Amino acid sequence: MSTPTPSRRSGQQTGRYSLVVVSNRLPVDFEVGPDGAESWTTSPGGLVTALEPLMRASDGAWVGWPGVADRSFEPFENDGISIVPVRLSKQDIERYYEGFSNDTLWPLYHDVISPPSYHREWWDSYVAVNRRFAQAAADVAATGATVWVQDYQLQLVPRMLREARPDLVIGFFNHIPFPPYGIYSQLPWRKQIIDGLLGADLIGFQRSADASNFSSAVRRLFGFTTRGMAIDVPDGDLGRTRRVIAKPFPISIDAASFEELARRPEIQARAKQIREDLGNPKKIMLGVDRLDYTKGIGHRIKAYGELLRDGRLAVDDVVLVQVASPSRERVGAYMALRDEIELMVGRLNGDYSTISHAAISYHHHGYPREEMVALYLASDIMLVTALRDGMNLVAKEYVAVRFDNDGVLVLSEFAGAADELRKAVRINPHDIDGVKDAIIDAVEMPPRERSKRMRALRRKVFDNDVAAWSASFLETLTGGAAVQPGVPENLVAALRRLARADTLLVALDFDGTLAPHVDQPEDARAVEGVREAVERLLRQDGVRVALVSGRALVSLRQVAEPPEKVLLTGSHGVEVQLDTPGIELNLAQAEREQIETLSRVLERISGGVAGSFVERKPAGLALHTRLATSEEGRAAQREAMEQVGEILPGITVREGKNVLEFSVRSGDKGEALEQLRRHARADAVLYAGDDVTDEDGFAVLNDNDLGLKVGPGASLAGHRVRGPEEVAQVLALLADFRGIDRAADSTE
Ligand code: GDG
Repeated sequence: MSTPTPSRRSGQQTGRYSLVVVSNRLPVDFEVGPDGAESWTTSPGGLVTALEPLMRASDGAWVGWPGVADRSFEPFENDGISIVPVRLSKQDIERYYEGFSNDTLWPLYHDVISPPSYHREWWDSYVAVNRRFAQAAADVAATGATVWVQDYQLQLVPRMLREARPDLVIGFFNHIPFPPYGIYSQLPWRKQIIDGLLGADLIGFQRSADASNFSSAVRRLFGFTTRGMAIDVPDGDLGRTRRVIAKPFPISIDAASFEELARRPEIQARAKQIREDLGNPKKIMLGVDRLDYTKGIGHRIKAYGELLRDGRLAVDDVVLVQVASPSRERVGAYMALRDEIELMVGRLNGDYSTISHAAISYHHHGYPREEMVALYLASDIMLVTALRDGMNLVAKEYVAVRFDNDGVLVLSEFAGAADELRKAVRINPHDIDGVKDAIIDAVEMPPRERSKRMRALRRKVFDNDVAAWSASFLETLTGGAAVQPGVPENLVAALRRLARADTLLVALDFDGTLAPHVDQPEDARAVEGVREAVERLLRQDGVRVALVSGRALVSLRQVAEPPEKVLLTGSHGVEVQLDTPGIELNLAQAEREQIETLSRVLERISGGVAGSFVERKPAGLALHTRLATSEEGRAAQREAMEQVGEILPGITVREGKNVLEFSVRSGDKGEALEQLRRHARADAVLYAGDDVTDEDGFAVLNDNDLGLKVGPGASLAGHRVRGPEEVAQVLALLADFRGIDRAADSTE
């Protein structure tokens, strides 16, 4: 099952780049003109725009294929980014790219809209080419560098890279959907692909459904433990695990640059000209897609044709402009699709066009971006009817361009963009009658309604542009740099939203979150302002406050002195006190028995080593060796690892300095938080924490919840503040907002 990996040549020098992006295509294309002149042209996609400033600032390199077969190029500089070309032969392109990537993975990942082809020689080529990309990245990355691998063509690269360069921080982003297991499981190489991806530290997807499809494939195929966004992947012997995160990061566009183009007088003049050239119809509808079977172009044309047939639309009043840019023209399914679409277009125009008005204005070629923006501006209705689409950037581009707050977006619920762009007119493209009705709704929509919807859509697209996307991915992967003091604006806005929840759970870690870390654990105290804010929150209806700590509850109660109504969980979720007079231990009978077995093993080992001793913990035991000689201590630890690993293989081990802690419960704060959520019947949760163990808590948060990471370091939380003083301010703000909202509600 294991995939061949590039071996690290002995004495291999690491490269010098601290940020390396790896994608199938480079952001530059090699071109040979008709006169034989050779040149490099930049292809300014959203990804390049987003990453360019970061790459320049951090000395970045981009590894990829330059778009021409059988040519080798030396690395070179382009606009402050180092370009590292990877050579592909004609056969690589046929097998790895057109074959396995675009005729196996693409249709499979898009819910088998077209049947995937499975060929072993394509797979072999995919492995070989992935290895080449991994080797190129391994060669140029500096020690400890961050490597960000893009998309489905390179899913084996993360594992290959990790094996060649365990020092790297590795991220992967999948631009297309990840299918449900029932479909994914068709793939003969299903285990190898998942194993390849699990080499990454962070795997990004477009939608949360994609991330959970992936996690479920991991569970089904490997049986690894997953909770929320976290996957614990066994790493070496002795029960150690490595944490991999699978999380949605919906991609976006450089919205400001689209608006800037749209505001240019010459582009507005061009938009006007387009309308005139089309005969100034009442409504222009637009479709812009790569000519791909996932985009539902045929469904769109069918619905439109029926509206003309039924007389609900008249060819004198409307036109459909369809830009179908050429794509993957050497793949059989794409050739067939082109024939099918062009037959439909020809028939429809034959049936309905008049001498002065075409029903469909069809264009099978690409346009410069300026022309695309003019087309967006000229169109009253944008039709996005994808049958399955990772995101669909065209939908976001249309919205970004419409600074006039006009235009209607009709959007398939099967495009990732539908998760965010909720004010679009939503359609199920398979339901042709529904699509027809939606088109009529869009045609007839009053200007005020159009403007209201477009404003909301524009807020979404501008608040979450591609720079925010890449920053959030990289911050999750590497942890933010120094954190600024104060409460950031976007956190204030998120607190305002959170305060509106019917039932709210405010769950807080203690050490490092409410109280600064101190040398003696018993000296820890919450900072000023926390207690007052907590008491204000507790006085409000529908708010529960909880402490979620790794400490034993006895110790937590001593240092935190929590008011009576505060819910408590300690020892990483093993001890709880939820509206009960005393502490309850959350252990099953089998777990109690495991503790007894563990105790026998450890006591025996400790009995033979002077200076070692065993400490009982609520859910396990710790073997301390700090008073033993270092040699004997190490031997005792090794023996304990081996014996416990044999007798109780699934047990959790935490290694500290001169201490080994065994727990029968992988009991973690995620589990604790889920239990608290159920107990409090909370609609929304604020969870704040500073430590790696708090990541288990962040991993189980939903879209309505708010995760607050305290301090620097990689994190899954959506928000971050510097320290406990800021947490006190956050709690006070939440109490303020909740008070204001409730007061407003009661006077309504
Ligand atoms: C994949 C995923 C995901 C198209 N024709 C022309 C042209 N375009 C530009 C559009 C847009 C881009 O191409 C297409 O992006 P989409 O997102 O719509 O779709 P895919 O190509 O399938 O992209 C997709 C995306 O990756 C990003 O993660 O959203 O789901 O399938 O920017 O404007 N641009 C120009 N002329 C054309 O004729 N200049």
